[in-house]
Amino acid sequence: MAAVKEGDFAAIRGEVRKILKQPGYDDGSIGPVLVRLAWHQSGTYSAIDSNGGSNGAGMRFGTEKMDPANAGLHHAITYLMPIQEANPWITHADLWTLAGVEAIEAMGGPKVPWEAGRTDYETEEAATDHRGEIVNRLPDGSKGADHIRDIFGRMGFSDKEIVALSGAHSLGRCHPDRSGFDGPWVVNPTRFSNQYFKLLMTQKWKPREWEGPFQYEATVAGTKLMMLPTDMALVEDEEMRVWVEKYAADKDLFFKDFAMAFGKLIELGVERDDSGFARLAKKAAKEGKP
Ligand code: DDH
Repeated sequence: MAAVKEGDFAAIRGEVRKILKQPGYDDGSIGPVLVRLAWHQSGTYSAIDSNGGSNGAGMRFGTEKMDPANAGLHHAITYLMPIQEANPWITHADLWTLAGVEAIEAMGGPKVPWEAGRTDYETEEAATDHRGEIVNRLPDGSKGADHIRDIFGRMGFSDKEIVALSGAHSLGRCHPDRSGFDGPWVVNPTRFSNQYFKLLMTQKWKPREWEGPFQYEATVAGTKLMMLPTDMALVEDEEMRVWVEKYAADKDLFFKDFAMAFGKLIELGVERDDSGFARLAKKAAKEGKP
């Protein structure tokens, strides 16, 4: 892993792009799990309690690391580790969000606005002090529209933004050993698209008969696809369905709204200093530079 010039985030993006393709992993790309890492890092935010969010990279420590909702994200963290080790000037919190944004773009998705300046909690105690009680803040796939609005309302998102963000399920898959659920949402899960919305609208989703948790299934082009109860809630709920219909019909609109909403998501809870480069500024101060 190359050491790049301090502050050269474009070069860090290049390093991320180099490791995206992993033939032995899932569908051949770690892109989807990187996106999920950025989302789970940010999705703990509470506008009510003013804590959680993308600052800190708390998933390296105790409670957040062990949160069952984050099962499997150690894969993403482990793949990114060599980039951080070769470039210790970038914070984990910046790297995790930047990797998510870069993965989205590399998989054919929109450019998501991203700005540096997240700080890392240095120790487990610091993480606990800053974060308080932030477990159980991520959505539960077995629930319905009320739950989704509770969870995303706490972060400050509207129905439109909730539906746009949910379109990230055009990427990746569920793993029985992580969430208990099983399978991808779309036929090509390493390509960012509006397929998820199209499939929600067009397929006859049936409850899957199996030993695992309740989920829906449909077979498309010979591939078994899935939907979570929370995915189906987006079409069952009248207000959210309007946005599913719009995004199924208009890919550009989805890309635009997704980029805005994901950009907002990864800004949640960021404590940035005036320069926008908190860590670099701190380091410069330590070295006695102006
Ligand atoms: Fe998700 N998601 N997600 N999701 N998600 C899972 C996988 C991925 C929910 C549940 C699950 C978002 C919203 C929701 C991604 C991105 C995003 C899995 C499977 C479950 C379960 C985990 C596993 O077994 O590996 C629920 C519930 C919601 C909800 O909103 C109610 C959002 C908002 C995003 C986002 O990125 C903005 C991605 C990508 C994956 C695929 C990960 C992988 O490893 O592949």
